[in-house]
Amino acid sequence: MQSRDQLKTYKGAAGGWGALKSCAQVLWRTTNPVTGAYTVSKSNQPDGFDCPGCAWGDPEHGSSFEFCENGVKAVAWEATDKRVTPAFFAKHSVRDLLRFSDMELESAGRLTQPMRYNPVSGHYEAVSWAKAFEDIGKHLKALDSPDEALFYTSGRTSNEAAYLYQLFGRVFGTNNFPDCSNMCHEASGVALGASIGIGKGTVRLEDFEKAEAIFVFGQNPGTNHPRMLTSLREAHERGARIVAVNPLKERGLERFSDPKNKLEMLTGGSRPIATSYFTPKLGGDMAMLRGMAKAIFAWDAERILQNGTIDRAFIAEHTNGFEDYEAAVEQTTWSHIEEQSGLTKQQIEDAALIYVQSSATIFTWAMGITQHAHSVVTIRELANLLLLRGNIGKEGAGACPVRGHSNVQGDRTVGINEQPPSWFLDNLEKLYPFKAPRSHGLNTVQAIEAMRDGTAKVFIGMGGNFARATPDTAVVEKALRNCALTVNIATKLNRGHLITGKASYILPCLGRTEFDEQASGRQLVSVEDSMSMVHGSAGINPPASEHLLSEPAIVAGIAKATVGSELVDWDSLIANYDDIRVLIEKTVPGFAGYNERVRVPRGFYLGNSAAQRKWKTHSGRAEFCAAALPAQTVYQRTLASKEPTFTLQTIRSHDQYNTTVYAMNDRYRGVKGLRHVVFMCEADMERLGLVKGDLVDMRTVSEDGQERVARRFVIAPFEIPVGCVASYYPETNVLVPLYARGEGSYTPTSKSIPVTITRSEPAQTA
Ligand SMILES: Nc1nc2c(c(=O)[nH]1)N[C@H]1C(S)=C(S)[C@@H](COP(=O)(O)OP(=O)(O)OC[C@H]3O[C@@H](n4cnc5c(=O)[nH]c(N)nc54)[C@H](O)[C@@H]3O)O[C@H]1N2
Ligand SMILES: Nc1nc2c(c(=O)[nH]1)N[C@H]1C(S)=C(S)[C@@H](COP(=O)(O)OP(=O)(O)OC[C@H]3O[C@@H](n4cnc5c(=O)[nH]c(N)nc54)[C@H](O)[C@@H]3O)O[C@H]1N2
Ligand SMILES: [Mo]
Repeated sequence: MQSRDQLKTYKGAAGGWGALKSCAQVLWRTTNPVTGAYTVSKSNQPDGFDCPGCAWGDPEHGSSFEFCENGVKAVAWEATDKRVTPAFFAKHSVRDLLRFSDMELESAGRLTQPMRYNPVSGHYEAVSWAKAFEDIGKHLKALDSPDEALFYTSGRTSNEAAYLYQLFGRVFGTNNFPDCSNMCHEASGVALGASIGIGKGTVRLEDFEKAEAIFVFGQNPGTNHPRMLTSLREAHERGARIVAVNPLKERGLERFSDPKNKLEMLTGGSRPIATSYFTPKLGGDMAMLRGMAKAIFAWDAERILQNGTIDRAFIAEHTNGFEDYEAAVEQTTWSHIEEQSGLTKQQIEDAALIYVQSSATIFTWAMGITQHAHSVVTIRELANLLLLRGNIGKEGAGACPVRGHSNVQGDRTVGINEQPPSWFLDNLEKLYPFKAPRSHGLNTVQAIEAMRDGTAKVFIGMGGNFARATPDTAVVEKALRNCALTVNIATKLNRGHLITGKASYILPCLGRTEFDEQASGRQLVSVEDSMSMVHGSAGINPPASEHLLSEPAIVAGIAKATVGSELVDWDSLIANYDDIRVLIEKTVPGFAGYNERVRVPRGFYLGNSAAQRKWKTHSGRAEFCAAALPAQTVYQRTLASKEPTFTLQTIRSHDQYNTTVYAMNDRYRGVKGLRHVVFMCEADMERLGLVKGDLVDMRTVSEDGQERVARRFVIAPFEIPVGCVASYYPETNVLVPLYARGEGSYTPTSKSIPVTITRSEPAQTA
């Protein structure tokens, strides 16, 4: 079978020559290599733009361009020379375009003009900005209630655009701000807020230089946060212990060679990063962490530990609920821990030993932790373990949820929040004489339900790809089509734009790499990274088309046409973004002197209360959480079922950025030219009588009687625990039920979907 040759084990290290080759291919295909290379050299530089790749922090010292393969791809993708013009839409009807793949749609190039869907011709047609704004305003004003409108945000949007967007929505009268964060790190925000009084990470980049141990939970930095590997490698070289916790053996965590290091590249060398690699079952992390705590308490009782290993002074001074937590750990049995984690007591003790031997430990985590039913309590257990040894508010230690989109954290900071705190709304009301809406708005999952049920009628998307990124694809598509109006503000065409409401607009905007000229001259925008650093970003390329508007200008245009300019002078805010930053400064603590500080190279630190051991919880102390382990995880349920059932996790390949597919390869996992792949261990393949390259269908074990099926996926053998399988997102979103969501977070449980796997019927040949 041909596809068997497309599946090979990757023998190289992460990074290195493979990375350079892969970048060169994307640069060559998407852009003029000379401007492309220049553009790339200006990313994350003091005088350049923020890389639209990930939200990892920038080093404060050292000004040379930090090489990052996937950052290069993200930049080149935006700086492409290709254009999607009105002629393109005249040639292809929406129905035609629906047959394009995700990759083909975005490869068509940058959007150039505002477009309106014509339901009669079935084509998008060019429209003026004035007409588009007027019509969108009319739709919004015609709603029975402002709560019938939804304002979605994806995390690339700058602080300035996001602030204006929320101001408009709230003046209009709703808190309906679903965002990508609802599908991403929501559980981290909820859990950390409850545990330490702030929903953000407590570490700064410098802490990675001082940590004695770094635990990386449920994250694939080699692909998704490549610049993090530099920090991990440096830490490893000075003797810090790096512990990976991941059911998949991810190449980027095992070995890494640095493309900036010429000697290593010449010798083909690579050094191991992870000193220990633990492979729990999907959803087994809370059990592993509970086991680590249990081991530590037992050693303490037997006086095996040095005095102070459990930091009782810190616990007494700063925390609440320790006794209840200790009792909860006591009550959790080792058999429950071993069964749920899929790790042995011995392995968990090994991890605990590394933890107690380190006097400064960082825990990092990403989607492998946040996209489960019990993610909130799992992250609270991560916090429990950190608190146990006083590892918060200490140099070289702390919690580090590694964010996804480059400004997803900043968007939340400046008000993209369906549950805004009351102080935030109070501050808005001090700026303008209006009554801000106080009832909570809808998150992403609730927004889909509202469109499905007809209680939401207008969808506006500030970036993103709502139809593809969200669960239960068929339901979402129907929900969007139910709307009276859908509007997408975007740089590139994607499938979400083709799932139209009765009326539909695509509004093309400037990207990060482009300069933004307004009445007062060139503008600067700003973003916040995972380490709470806020810095400026100014594009360097001319706009992809003369018709593009900036995201803030588009928001202002819609706002003016909807709520008028009596309360807020939208035009003057657009004339100079400094004026937007003055409003942010007056609304959100930490931004004093915003306009000066954002112009300092590398920006400024927003501060973090927990890192200063100030606990903004209801008790004023850091809170231990005494939650019990889930009785059963999805994995345990599937294991117990009679029919062979598997727990599926949906992940990113090396050549994609969320729903943006750059190429069909996944180098570190040995996949070439394919995306319909399912990774399975040899033992399970044998159990099902399958061999590499066989085609299978996956079916969700649904609780609502609906059939959810993904057909014709190629079996690829992989080092993954028995009963666990993995496949790529977004193709597998057809399998994620809308009802499957995290407790307390509403995040779709994209990392644990129960599925059956059967051989595909032979293809019908004509
Ligand atoms: N190049 C590139 N960069 C990106 C993105 C991209 O698509 N492409 N996306 C951005 C965004 S929005 C985000 S949120 C981040 C995502 O960054 P990641 O979270 O690294 O992304 P995923 O591919 O979802 O990988 C999840 C990892 O968690 C592991 N995992 C799954 N389930 C479990 C579990 O139960 N326990 C443990 N311990 N591990 C588990 C998987 O094996 C996998 O290694 O990356 C950001 N950066
Ligand atoms: N099954 C499954 N589903 C998942 C996940 C998973 O792991 N598994 N991960 C979830 C996560 S972590 C996230 S963050 C979401 C991502 O969800 P989204 O953020 O909605 O999706 P993206 O694919 O990042 O959006 C890509 C689109 O953004 C537009 N775009 C790019 N740059 C800009 C810009 O500068 N301005 C504007 N206005 N538009 C721009 C382009 O049109 C591009 O097509 O998906 C979630 N869905
Ligand atoms: Mo994300």
